[in-house]
Amino acid sequence: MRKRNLIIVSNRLPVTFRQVNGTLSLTPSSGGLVSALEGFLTSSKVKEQHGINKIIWIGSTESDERQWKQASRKISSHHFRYIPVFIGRELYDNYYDGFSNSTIWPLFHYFPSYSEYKSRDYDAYAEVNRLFMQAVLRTASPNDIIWVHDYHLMLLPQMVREKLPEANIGFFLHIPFPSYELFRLLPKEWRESLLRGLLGADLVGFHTLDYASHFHKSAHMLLGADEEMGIIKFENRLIAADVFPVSIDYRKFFEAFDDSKVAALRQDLKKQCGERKIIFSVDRLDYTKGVKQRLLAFRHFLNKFPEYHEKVVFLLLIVPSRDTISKYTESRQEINELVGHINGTFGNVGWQPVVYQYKSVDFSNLLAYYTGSDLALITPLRDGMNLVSKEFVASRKDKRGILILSEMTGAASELNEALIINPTDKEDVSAKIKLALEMDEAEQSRRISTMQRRLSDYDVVCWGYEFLRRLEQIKNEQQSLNVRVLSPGIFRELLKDYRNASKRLLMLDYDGTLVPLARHPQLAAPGETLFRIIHQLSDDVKNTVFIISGRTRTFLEKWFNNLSVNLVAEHGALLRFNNEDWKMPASDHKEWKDTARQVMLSCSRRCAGSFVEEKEFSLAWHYRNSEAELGELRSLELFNELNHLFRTYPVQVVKGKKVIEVRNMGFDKGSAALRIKGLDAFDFILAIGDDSTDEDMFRALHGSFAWTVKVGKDASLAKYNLVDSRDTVSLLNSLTRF
Ligand code: GDG
Repeated sequence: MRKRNLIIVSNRLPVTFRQVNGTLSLTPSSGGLVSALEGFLTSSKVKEQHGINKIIWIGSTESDERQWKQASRKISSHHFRYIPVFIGRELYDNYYDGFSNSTIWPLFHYFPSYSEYKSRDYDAYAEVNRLFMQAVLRTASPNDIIWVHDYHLMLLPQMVREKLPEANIGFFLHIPFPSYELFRLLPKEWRESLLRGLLGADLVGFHTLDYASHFHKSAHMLLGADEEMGIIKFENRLIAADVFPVSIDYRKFFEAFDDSKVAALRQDLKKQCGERKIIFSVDRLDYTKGVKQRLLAFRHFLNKFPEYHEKVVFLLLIVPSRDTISKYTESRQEINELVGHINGTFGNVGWQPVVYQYKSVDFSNLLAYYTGSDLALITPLRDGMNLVSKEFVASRKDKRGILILSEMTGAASELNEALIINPTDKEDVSAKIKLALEMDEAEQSRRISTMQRRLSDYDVVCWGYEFLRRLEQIKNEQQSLNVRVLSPGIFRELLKDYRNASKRLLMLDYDGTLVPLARHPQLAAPGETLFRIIHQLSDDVKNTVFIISGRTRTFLEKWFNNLSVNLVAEHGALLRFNNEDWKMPASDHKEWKDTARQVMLSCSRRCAGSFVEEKEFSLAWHYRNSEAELGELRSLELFNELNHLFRTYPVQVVKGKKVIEVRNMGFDKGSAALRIKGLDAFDFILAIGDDSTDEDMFRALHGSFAWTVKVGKDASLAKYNLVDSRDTVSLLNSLTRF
């Protein structure tokens, strides 16, 4: 394998600069993103597993160019090469404190009322994303892997894609992706640009299935992008949007239990707390972390269970973060007041119920807290994943300790043996604190061990590996689905195949393939030329011609009755071979039609120009004559409503070109193609179609020698593409010459 570089792009580089007495000091940054990435990137396996030469980390820095040069020797790391992005102070504030943390962060964490919508901030966000793009372009070679991280850089994948169309780009979102109802609160231009930005990647990763589904829905509702099995089709590209729950460096936390420094600090802690049980929590200062709710629940616990007075101590560690944003300073004030209130009410000379620290601590101290406490109380109101909970579990080599965890964290879906709580329910939280404090050791051990097994099986190296493997996979899938226009050379080969064959099968879709789409289905009549061509082709004894369409049998009979063509009507619900009687392979239950019709008619009333077409086995709602944007919006609503309505019913809702169709389950153009008698005996097969319903036909023929041709420039399972129906007619005309 040719070696390539892995380029990590995140808002900040993982080192923080401080100017102390004229000299620069450097400290590692803390926070979930850095913990996760460093855990993965510093593993010895990474380079070898992915054929990586160098790991390059691009990120902004608070230093200026001069300081950077001065300190660059100090920050060289044997793991990474750092590429700094320098951003002016004001621009950075508007991008970071502004759009990233006062618009996106609160909205994506379900605090919409905290979100501010300022054009100045959005413009700064776009500008900073452009600066990152320039840094990526200066650094990346075509074969490199570019892995962009988090909500600060959502426009970046698309910006890079425009300049490097073939680049390998992955994006991982470390925070939740909110439900469509929240995401749509963003002004139209912003929300569309953010989605387009993300869809510029080849792979978009989320922590949970919920976040991925929210993203699919927003991309569908706002950009009309279709998703199937985690793959989104958008503007001729395939993008995977998948789930990769971030993990931790399990062994590092597990082994730290026996580290001599950690053990000594743990002893100190236990000595200071005496017989008292220790409740511990650590978070960055953030209103999403539910610290206020945690303190309220602890106060409730002390009120309700006085027998625990003087028997517990709550170590509350808050790491300073974003304290230039007013919501954060307010949150800090609230914490101060509540801690003061609890200690003032319940404390005494010998007992301080809450020991509050507002600072960051080093790894050994953090591990002494994890391993020295009796229970970890983790209560975010919303958290993408929450690594603290996983780290606490991993560090308990002694198999002791209980985790109380909010159901609003991504981690809750993996750590099922924790005591799961709703952070706003102080009754529940205080009851669970009591339960935890009284839990016997065997039960603690059983719970911790089960969670530890899960974390060690899927650690942060697996997480990164799975992400990069999926990225490679989707690149391969893209290649096999690339648009391939039927060039003159290939066209000559097709003609040669046709000429040499003695038993040929032609399967032709009608609307959009043989004739252009008309304003109303009834107006799409075959012209004289087309009629002559079909006539000639079907008269040739070597040929078997099928018109394979979504049209009704009445329509097809009207135009093709006198020719020796075979007909497939209503996408395969009805078949007619050699002018015999119509056969009906599909079940003919139709009781769903009244309900579907009502829903479609109601949609038509709210979308001028649209209409309902009644067929025997299906109902179609057409919106090709409606105002484009309204039509798309209504079609998405209708599609979702019908899917929801018939979710347990044997009908399928299908989206075609400017049409939504409901039809009985169990047949499509693919199964119709496979029902053609003696399919194996043909030595030339040509299938042409333009719509998503024709993909079933292409799928059925995939891997065979058949010539499959898609009309239009969309990516398709067909081997080749033609531009429009005029090209189909000209291709068929050429066949009549042999
Ligand atoms: C974001 C998402 C997602 C904290 N204080 C100290 C310290 N830390 C380390 C912890 C842990 C990390 O910071 C915090 O990670 P979380 O996941 O809990 O939270 P966020 O910072 O909000 O992270 C989150 C994460 O990204 C990863 O995708 O899980 O949902 O919000 O690793 O150990 N480390 C040290 N001293 C401290 O004082 N040494």
